[in-house]
Amino acid sequence: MTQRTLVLLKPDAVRRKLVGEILGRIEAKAGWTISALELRTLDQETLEQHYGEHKGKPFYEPLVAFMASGPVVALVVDGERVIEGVRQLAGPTDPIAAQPGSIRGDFGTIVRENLIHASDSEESAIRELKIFFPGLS
Ligand code: 3AN
Repeated sequence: MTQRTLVLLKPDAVRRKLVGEILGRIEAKAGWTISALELRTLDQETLEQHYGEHKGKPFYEPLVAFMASGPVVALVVDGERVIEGVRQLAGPTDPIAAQPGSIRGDFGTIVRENLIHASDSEESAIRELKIFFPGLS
């Protein structure tokens, strides 16, 4: 089942120069293709659209501030079961709970700065792709 997902390498990943390492893990998966990629600093409006479901939660404001604190790498990945697959590569939200071998498990320690975002369902992917790559067909 070919799918498309939205991935963000968060400002901590860019600052720590882990972009190549993380992209390498995505590229290494057979048959997956990076079909769009951009380094960009996210504005408040984009972040509000993206993280709207978390508005009002105690971690929302610091999360948005962190996500605007430097450039992210936004990318679109296409391939076999790529939505579930990138989530597996990333590991769970808490990097200490994440298995070593996963991106968060190998490189993260705190929940907010957990290196990578990946759409969690087909519906989220469609919604998020429209926010970040509205021109993509
Ligand atoms: P995931 O990215 O694993 O799908 P979400 O969508 O529940 O996680 O949360 C979005 C982002 O919000 C996380 N990647 C993390 O940076 C931050 N976050 C989530 N829960 C917390 C929390 N309890 N404390 C601080 N930051 C959080």
